Amino acid sequence: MTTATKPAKQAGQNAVSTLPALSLSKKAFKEAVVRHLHCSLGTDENKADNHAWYKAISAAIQELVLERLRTTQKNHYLNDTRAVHYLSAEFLMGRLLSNNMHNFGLFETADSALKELGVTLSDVLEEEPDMALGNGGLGRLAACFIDSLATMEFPAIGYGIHYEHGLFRQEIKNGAQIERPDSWRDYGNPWEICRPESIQEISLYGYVETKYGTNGQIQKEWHPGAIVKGVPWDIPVVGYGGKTVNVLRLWESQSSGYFNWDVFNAGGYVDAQRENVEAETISKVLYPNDETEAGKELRLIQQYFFSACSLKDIIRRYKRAHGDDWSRFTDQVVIQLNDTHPAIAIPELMRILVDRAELDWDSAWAICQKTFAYTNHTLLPEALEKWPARMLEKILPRHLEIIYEINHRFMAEVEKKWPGNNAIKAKLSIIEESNEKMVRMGNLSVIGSFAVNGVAEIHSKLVKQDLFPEFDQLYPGKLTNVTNGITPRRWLKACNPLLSELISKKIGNDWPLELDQLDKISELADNKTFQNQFMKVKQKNKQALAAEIKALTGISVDTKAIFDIQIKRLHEYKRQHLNVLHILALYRRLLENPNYDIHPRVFIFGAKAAPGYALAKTVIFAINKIADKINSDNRVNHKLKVVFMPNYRVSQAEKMIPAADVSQQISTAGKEASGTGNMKLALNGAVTIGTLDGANIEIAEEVGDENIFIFGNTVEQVNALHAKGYNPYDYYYQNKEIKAVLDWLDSDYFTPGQPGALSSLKQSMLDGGDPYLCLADFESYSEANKALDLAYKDKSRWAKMAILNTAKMGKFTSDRSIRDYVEKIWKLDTCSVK
Ligand code: 26Q
Repeated sequence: MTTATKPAKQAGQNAVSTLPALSLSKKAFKEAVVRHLHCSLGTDENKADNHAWYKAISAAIQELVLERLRTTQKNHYLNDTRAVHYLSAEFLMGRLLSNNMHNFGLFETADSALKELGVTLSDVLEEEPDMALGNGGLGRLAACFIDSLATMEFPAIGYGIHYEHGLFRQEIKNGAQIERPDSWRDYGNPWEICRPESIQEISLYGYVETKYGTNGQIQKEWHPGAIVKGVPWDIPVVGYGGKTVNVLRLWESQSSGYFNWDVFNAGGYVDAQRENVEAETISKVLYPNDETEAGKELRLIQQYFFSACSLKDIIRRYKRAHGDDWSRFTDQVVIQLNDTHPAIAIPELMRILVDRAELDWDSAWAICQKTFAYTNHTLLPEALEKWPARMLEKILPRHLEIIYEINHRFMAEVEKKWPGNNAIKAKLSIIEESNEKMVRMGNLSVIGSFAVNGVAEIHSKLVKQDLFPEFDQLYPGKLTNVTNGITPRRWLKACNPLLSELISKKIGNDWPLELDQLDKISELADNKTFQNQFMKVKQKNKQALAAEIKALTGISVDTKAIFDIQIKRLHEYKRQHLNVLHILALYRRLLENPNYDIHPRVFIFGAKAAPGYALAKTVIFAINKIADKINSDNRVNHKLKVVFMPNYRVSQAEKMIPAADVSQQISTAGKEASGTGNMKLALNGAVTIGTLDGANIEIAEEVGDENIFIFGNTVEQVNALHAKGYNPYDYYYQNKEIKAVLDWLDSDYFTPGQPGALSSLKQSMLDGGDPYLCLADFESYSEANKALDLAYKDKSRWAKMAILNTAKMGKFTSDRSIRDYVEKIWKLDTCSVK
């Protein structure tokens, strides 16, 4: 059987048609919850606080989840299905209770049952800590993808790390970010199930022995210096409709009883004890960097740890069905690498096949190249993973040998294609021959995979053109695009119940599964009654967010003002500081001319900065200090407010996105691979102000130029500016407003008693070279903001724009992304659970 070439089923064939899938009466639900209050929590209805209710309700839902998990797994096993294995160092799951209730069609039942018990569901939901096992876009994408895979009933398993501490909790003290540990499991997690029966052991350190077999052939044996236990925790992933429940399997590291025997035998007893402690640190904490390569040893160990545990798990399951016959492995298994973080799985599979299963190199390599596919999420050079060869040699000595062998054979291929061309060889080599030899994980991933994809059309084009042009020539067709998507279940149905209800009233209930149906509300975009209904929902959501803002920051905001939102990780390329420059410009204009005519506007930010990223932290500080000043300046604060929401995370996003009028997507063209917040905001009726970057381009294509505010230099213009020698001082001296707002940052106007506290921000845009072209795009951004302001003043025009943004987001459901992966790359069949 060659599943690898079978066409996937057509769109819609795998859609779950009706809800609710599970009929649990209100009475039965109440009974289950109360039973858990008594029997699992040891409390009762009179004593229980919201946390106890949250635990009891979760336990009641988990009973249904586990029932469906069992049937799904049995079904997959009996059908011996081909499955995708999604390897990702991050899964940003957020909260699960509301999600699981929605997906089982039980949310309304639960809401009304709890009312009868005197409990407010929305308060109970606030008790759940976010599962923040990721940094940002890449991690949340993985979470949306496993939601879609379960919803569309594809056999799939997510593999990742069971971090004890997820992304840090952000506090703001005197305007500055403070990092506090996140402890998502402090009071137990009701969803996870420990599976000690599936523990794996993996090796680290040590040395490689070369032996000669009976026929004189070379054999390699790795004598590890340490062994670590991987304990799997399973999080059930409930598809919409509740039929298929897949699994997210997260590995926790534990010391294995017999650790570091080689060191021990050599008399290194104390060292052996030290390594014992270190085994447990592997899964302790998520690295809080995104878009920078830290190069830390523990990070590499984390990557190998979860990749190796996952591969062993995959092979164990394959062998249970097929024994030692490797001939069907690539029919049954496809492994998707979420960026290069799990790329070490490629030499690991080679090691297993060559050293353990004793396959010859060519057969093993053929299997590898049919097993792996790789998604690239960035073009930023500082984010491309490279590991010192010396570090790999110490931690994974056999893997380094295998990487050299892969590279040696690959260089022969390159020589055949471009004879004598050493420049191309140096560029494509897995090994970078710099001062310190480095292993390029991107090159390894391209060479070891059968498919490589970028995450938006423009990004994939740039991956081909700029990042891997020679690979594209060498392997025509391997590089492709799959545009990102988001799950409309979480990012509209669950987070915006008022809008969901309005939409369902007009077009029925199928849109969460067939998001293209939203286009039907386009016909109502000019309808005044519908415009009023749509904007009334927005107004209510703004009131709810205003209350949240007041509670978290003490700032009062006018809900008639434009809610202008920029939420994403803090990074120079995302240009929160361009937004800041524009806010300062508005402030100045208002001070100079109190009649300066703008509609009142609240600029709302949410962002975490990597703890070691000084400039990013300065931007957060600047936003807070500027907010203090503007919000208390009675000359302007009826027209202008600035809010920084602390501790931005998935559950916070779910409150902010439904209330947004404006979505800020202002990265320097060519830098944001896709963006997914842009899709979430537009889906909820926010109008984008953005550059021609990432998925903004595809959003603009869908909504039409009249329904989005595009500004700034294009990728080509950005390249031309750099080529001719970009000098930010040209803009500083030519544009009075730019000069004035930058000079303002040098004063102590925003930081009384601390002159110069914001100077580094100014300097980054002048002597620092303004690498992300804030000054070059400022004027165009300012003009786009004026156009936006004008549009908002025309209520009906704005309502139409907002409606059309929601209506035209069908393309960006993660179901479509998954369908693309299935058809282009994974070649899976659905497996319906009856
Ligand atoms: C690497 C090495 C060491 C430590 C950390 C890392 C690391 C961790 C996370 C590097 C990168 C990330 C995350 C990257 C990320 O989130 N990229 C975003 O992916 C989204 C989904 O495709 C895109 O929409 C965004 O455009 C992209 O920035």
